[in-house]
Amino acid sequence: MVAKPLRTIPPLRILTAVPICDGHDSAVTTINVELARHGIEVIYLGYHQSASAIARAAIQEDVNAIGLSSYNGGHIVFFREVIKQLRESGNGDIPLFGGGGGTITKADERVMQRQGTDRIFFAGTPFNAIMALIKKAYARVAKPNRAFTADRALARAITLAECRAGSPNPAAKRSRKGRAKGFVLGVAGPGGAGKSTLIDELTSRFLSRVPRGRIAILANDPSHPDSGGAILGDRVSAIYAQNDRVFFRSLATRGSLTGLSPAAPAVIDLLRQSGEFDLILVESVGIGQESDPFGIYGKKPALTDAMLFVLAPHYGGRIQLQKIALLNGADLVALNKCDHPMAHTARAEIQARLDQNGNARRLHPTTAARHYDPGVDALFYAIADLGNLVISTGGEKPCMMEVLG
Ligand code: B12
Ligand SMILES: Nc1nc2c(ncn2[C@@H]2O[C@H](COP(=O)(O)OP(=O)(O)OP(=O)(O)O)[C@@H](O)[C@H]2O)c(=O)[nH]1
Ligand SMILES: [Mg+2]
Repeated sequence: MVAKPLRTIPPLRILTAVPICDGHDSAVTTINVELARHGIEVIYLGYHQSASAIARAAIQEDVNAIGLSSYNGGHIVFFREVIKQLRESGNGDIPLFGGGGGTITKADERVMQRQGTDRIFFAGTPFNAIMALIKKAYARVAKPNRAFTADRALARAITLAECRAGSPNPAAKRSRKGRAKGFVLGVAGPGGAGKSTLIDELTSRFLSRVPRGRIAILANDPSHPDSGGAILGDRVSAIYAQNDRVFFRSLATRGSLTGLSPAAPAVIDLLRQSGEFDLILVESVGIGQESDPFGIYGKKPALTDAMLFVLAPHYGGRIQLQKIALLNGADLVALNKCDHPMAHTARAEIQARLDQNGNARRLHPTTAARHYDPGVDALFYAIADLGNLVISTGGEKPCMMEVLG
């Protein structure tokens, strides 16, 4: 069966970031909001980002373009380095543009364009003009591309799955014959509970305890119902994604109210079928009391092999806990932000709620904002147990640089 060609152009996906040794993030934050307001999906990487982190993220996210906001004066060298890394990895088709107020001159732009930068947006350019130009210059219908290899090939397959969400995907069916593997853990919980931060800390444990394995993270964030744009911000917390053994992909919900992108089932399938990953973590959007993003209570098999529910101490009170349906069926429950003064009471209340289920679930207290937190260690080992991950137990605490690779 041949897939039908797409008639509509899906939302643009733009990666934004601020280069290394630059903390000027207020301009890019404004630009991010404008992009989302104009129906664009923004994957924001954060400030003080290296050229390799930017190139890796652009490849895995299969973005339409990269937009850098640079005020540190090093733009000529830095933009050139990002382009070099994209070209050397066979991904030179990803365009790069940027801005930096008065710190980037017209003469600089000419040099940068000779090196491969598309364009610079100068001080005084109205936001609407910037947005109109971005939409005109970088909109595309994603097509399969046999020249893409490694992470970019997988990233493009995911883009195509996003474009075709809801309609049959013959490519995915064909790949079923492959060497499927990967334990899939859904991670859900209220907005801001620390899901992404916890996932990042779990990633660090994976990198140090599963020496040769690869981990995939699928981060779902909400599309804005008014504009259709989105700020896909989970990557900001992903320090350990700067390692070649991590594949990180952000997805917007594009109108789905399930807490996941409509493409999530197909994308999970692609990640499994790739045979690349030992562990696949799927983060839902911040969810409410009635949500069941991974379908653990549905008639069909659940989307994931197991589910981790993450709470922070500010959930309200006992009555709110009773209303959260996922606390009945979660395989693992973590109370994050245990550095908070309210955590002591929260711990007792949540454990009492779990005891009422009668299935001897133990609450995992974690402080994901702290490196080497023993609660995160214990949670990682519980996940490894559930997923039968082959882990190396001996050794020292991982050195940050080793883990980052
Ligand atoms: C705000 C600001 C700060 C704030 C930053 C707050 C923050 N969290 O971002 C604070 C006060 C903290 C700060 C600190 C510093 N700053 Co300062 N800062 C500025 C300032 C006043 C404005 C920059 C800004 O946000 N502009 C708002 C944006 C929206 O407008 P714009 O710059 O005109 O950009 C346009 C386009 O370029 C485009 N654009 C910009 N980025 C992007 C990205 C994309 C993707 C797109 C599409 C478009 C786009 O959008 C605008 C459209 O009109 C500039 C001076 C100036 N007036 O430009 C200095 C300036 C950038 N800072 C400067 C310096 C030196 C510093 C410090 C080193 C000072 C010090 N000695 O401590 C520190 C370094 C901080 C750090 N860690 O990096 C210098 C840089 C000089 C240089 N590189 O040659 C400047 C130029 C001031 C100056 N004249 O000396 N700074
Ligand atoms: N004090 C404290 N702050 C934390 C902890 N874990 C995460 N945070 C902070 O909480 C904020 C939200 O963290 P995220 O990891 O983005 O939360 P999230 O649940 O992924 O948020 P959404 O994806 O928007 O639902 C960030 O500012 C984190 O730095 C923790 O253990 N203690
Ligand atoms: Mg998150």
